[in-house]
Order: sequence, then C-alpha cells, then structure tokens
Amino acid sequence: MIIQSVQVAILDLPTIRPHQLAMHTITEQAVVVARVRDTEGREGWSEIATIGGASYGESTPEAIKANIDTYITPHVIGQDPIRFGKIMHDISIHVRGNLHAKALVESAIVDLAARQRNIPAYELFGGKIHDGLPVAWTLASGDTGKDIEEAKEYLHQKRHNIFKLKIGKGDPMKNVEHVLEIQKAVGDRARLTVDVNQAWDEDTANQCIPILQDGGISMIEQPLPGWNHEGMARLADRYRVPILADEGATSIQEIFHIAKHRAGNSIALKIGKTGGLTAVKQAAGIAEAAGLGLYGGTMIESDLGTAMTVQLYSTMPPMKFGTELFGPLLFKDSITTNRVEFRDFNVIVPDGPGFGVEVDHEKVEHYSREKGVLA
Ligand code: MUC
Ligand code: MG
Repeated sequence: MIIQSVQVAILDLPTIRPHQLAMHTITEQAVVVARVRDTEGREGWSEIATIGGASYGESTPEAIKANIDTYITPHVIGQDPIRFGKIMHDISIHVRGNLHAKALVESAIVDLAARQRNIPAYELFGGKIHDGLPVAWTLASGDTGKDIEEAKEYLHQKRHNIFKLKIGKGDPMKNVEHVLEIQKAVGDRARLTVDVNQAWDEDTANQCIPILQDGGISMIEQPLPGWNHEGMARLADRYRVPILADEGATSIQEIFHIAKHRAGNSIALKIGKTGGLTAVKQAAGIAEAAGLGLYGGTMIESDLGTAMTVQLYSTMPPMKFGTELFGPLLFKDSITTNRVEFRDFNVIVPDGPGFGVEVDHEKVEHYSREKGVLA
C-alpha cells in the first residue's frame, strides 16, 4: 500500500469564452495534474491551477512540475499515504516555498489514502458539515452587455446569485461605471463583488471604493498590490465595505501577518497558494480566530481540482462570503467521467471515494502538453 510512483503533467484546457483579468485573459487554462500510484496499482489524483503563466503569481505550471519531479517526489516514494502529515513535514524540511507544488502532491496522496479505505477524502479532514456550498460566478467576458446577459441567464437557471466582476484591466472609472450598470440590471436579485487583482494604487482605490460602496457592492477583492499590507489596512479601516485579501494572503505566515495588522478584514482561501489541504484548514483557523471573514476561493480548476476544494471547504463552518468554485463551468470539456454538480445556487459536495470524481484517462492524455506522461 506504499507509494510507488508520482507523475505530473501540464494540461491546457480551453474555456467557453475569454476570461479577462487585470494581467491576463484566459482562453486556455493551464492546470497541473498529479497521479500517485501504490504498490497495488491504486491511483490518487489531484489538480492545481495557476493563471497566465508567471503573470498572476510566482508559481508557474512548468516550475510546479519540475520542482515536484526533481525535489519532492524522492520524499514521497516508499511512504504510506495515510501518513500524509509526516510526508508533508519531511518535504517541508527539504523544499522551501513551492506552495502550489506541495499542494498538488499532498492532495494526490490524500485522494489515494481515502481510496485505499473506500471513503470520501473529507472524512480525513473531520467529515463534511455541508452537502452544498453557495457558489459565485465571475463575470469577466470583457463586455458589459454580455456580462449582464450571463448574470440574467444564471439567475434564471438558479445557478448563481453572487457575481464577482473583474475590474483590474483598463480605465478604473470606466470599470466602476461597468459595475454600476450591472448592479442596476440585476437589482436586488444578486449580490455583487469586485476583484481588482492588485491593479490599483491607493489614490485610485480611494477614488473608486466610495462609489462602489455607495452603489451597494458587497466586497472589494485585492484592490492594492499583494505586498501593500499597510495600504490594505488603511482601506479596511476607512471603508464599511469589506476589503478581501487574495494575492496578498498566501502562506499561513502571511495570513497571520494580515490578521495581526488588519491588512484586509477578510481572506480568500485557496489550496494552491497556501500549500495544501492541511495548510488551508490552518489558515482558516487563524482567520477565524482573528474575526476575519472567509471566502472560498479558486484559481479556476476543472472538475478534479474543484472536487478537491469543495470537499475540503465542506468540512469548515459556513464562510461569510460563500465560495467561487465555478471552475468546471468555464471549461469546454471535462477530464473526469462524472461531473461536479451545481444546483439551487450551490455547488454540491461530491460523496464518492477519494475526492469523489473519476479521472477520464483519455481526456487527460488528450489535453496533456507532453504526451505519454500519464498514459
Ligand atoms: C482570483 O484572483 O480570484 C478566481 C476567480 C476568477 O474569476 O479568477 C480567479 C482568481
Ligand atoms: Mg482574486
């Protein structure tokens, strides 16, 4: 039952429409997939995404793969998956940083440990509290009219009633007008948030936030660069509308720093940036103890990475701002044979063994950048 192999591949998954962020427009999302196999041939799978090569953050898909293959895998081979705490501790002694890579490896090991016992992976994290989680959709087509159409359609389908608007690209005041137009179109049928993805300086934030706040926007995500904790603290102090730290809130140490200095009054959790499933639960504990609001973030993973995240978030108390685990809905295709379900404004917690989704090996091969790695 010990781990015999670890394999990592980069997949490029086409999206149903361009997804425009401040620093990059996604038309194909690069996700990194890992497979660990035990001596009896059982498999554990995981997926982590980054956005726009090196433009969103320091971790790139290529670096994640190279650093796992070279530096992390040797500490995993021959280990018992159920001791994932020990394996991750060993890795932490030998490999600094590399949080996305560590997250990918820990998650694949957890999937395998759960499958060896024929239980959902959430059982290894205290069991689920929820069967479904509120789920936002990101309006980021780059066109106000199309965003309004999308919002109306998904409200009608009862798929989403929380919408996050990406407003970091282009003229800030035009973006504020875009937000207010969408707010007017959906009225009180939906709650709107905005994500600036670090694009403003403090002056711009002080021009735009009061208008967004008066317009009824319910949360402002990462308006300033991730390093600017002092600026984030001033904004959080000055405005009534919640200021959410995302790119600035990575490791548990960084999240502790934000909590201590109130550099934001809420935190976006993500498995990749924080270094794994266990680390996210630790991060949530720090944030909760400091009275910060939580948001269940994503880096736009497909069904596999989303199932992992939904399962983990299901073991935590309700998050003040809900989640944005819409990833599978943005892709043209799926790399799993069963899909993560969305209904009644919720994403449903998968209940099968492991993370509850079954990998489609042919699809994985089809979308792999390098053929034959996970064949
Ligand atoms: C981010 O910065 O939050 C999450 C949802 C989305 O549309 O973009 C991502 C990244
Ligand atoms: Mg964000």
